[in-house]
Parts: sequence; C-alpha cells; structure tokens
Amino acid sequence: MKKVGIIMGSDSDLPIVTKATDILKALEIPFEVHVYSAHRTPVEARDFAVNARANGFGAIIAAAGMAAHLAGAIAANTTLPVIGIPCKSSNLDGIDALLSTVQMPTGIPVATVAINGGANAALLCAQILAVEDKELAAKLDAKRASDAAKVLEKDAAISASFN
Ligand code: RP5
Repeated sequence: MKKVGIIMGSDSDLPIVTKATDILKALEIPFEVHVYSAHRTPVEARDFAVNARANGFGAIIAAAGMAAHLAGAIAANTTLPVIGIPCKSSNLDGIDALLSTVQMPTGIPVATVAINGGANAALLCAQILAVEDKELAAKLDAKRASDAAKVLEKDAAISASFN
C-alpha cells in the first residue's frame, strides 16, 4: 500500500497531527511524519514533495498554523493529492491558517479540512487510497457503520430520557 506523508510546520502542531496518526494506525495505513516548515525549512519541505511519489507516498497531509503556506508549498511541488489542515495556533483562532490553506490559485489544489481537522484529513487520505484498495474500502465501510451505531446508541439514551 502507498504511504501517507504527514508534514507539520512545527512540533507545536503535533496534537492536531496525532488525530490523523490515530486514524491511520487504526486503518493499518503506513505513514511517515516530519516537521518541515514552508518558511523556516523551505528546502526540506520542497525536497520531500518533489521526491514523495518516487518514495512510495500516495497522499500527503500538511498541517500548519498562522500564515499557513505549507500545504500550498507542498502542493506546488507534487501532483500527489495534498490535504491541508489549518491549525489553530494564533490569536486569530485558526482563521488565518484556514484562509491561507484553502485559497489556492487555480492549478495547484489543496483539499482543505476544517480548522484542527486532523481526523478528517486522515480519513480523506484513506478514501483516496481506497479507490484502488478493496480491503481498505471495506475497513472504511465498517468504520462508517460503527460510527453510525454509536450515534444511534446516543439517540436511544436521549430518547429514553426525554421521550
Ligand atoms: C506555523 O506557525 C506552525 O505550523 C505552527 O502552527 C505555528 C507556530 O509555530 P511555533 O512558533 O510553535 O514553532 O508555522
């Protein structure tokens, strides 16, 4: 199976990235995690993206906060799918990172998830890889069913209290 590359702009983004790694581990998807910054280590960030396909990656998650150019800078250097996670790491509550990540120019797309949306970034990667992987698709179907069952349990509890 292709690997997922996870790049974060700073180790202070790790709590958000952990939401993604937890999902990837549960789905048994191989991944690598690195700290590369579009601003502080632009050469390393670029090199990772340029070599990612040859190095066995199938999708890349880029998590960054503030003036979050990391996902865009990665996407500029690969045609692998790039999922951007805007991180809430400033006194602008992540709106700065959201706009910096989502507002990409035509031709260089970044699939942007919600502010701090680490879990959905991993699930989106899984869904991309599952296009060509029936076993992974079955795991995703099972997770959806399990998640739905949990909601119905909550409905039953709430219904028992109020209805
Ligand atoms: C961004 O600046 C990082 O992705 C992080 O979210 C934010 C703050 O970085 P640190 O000052 O904590 O290293 O580039």
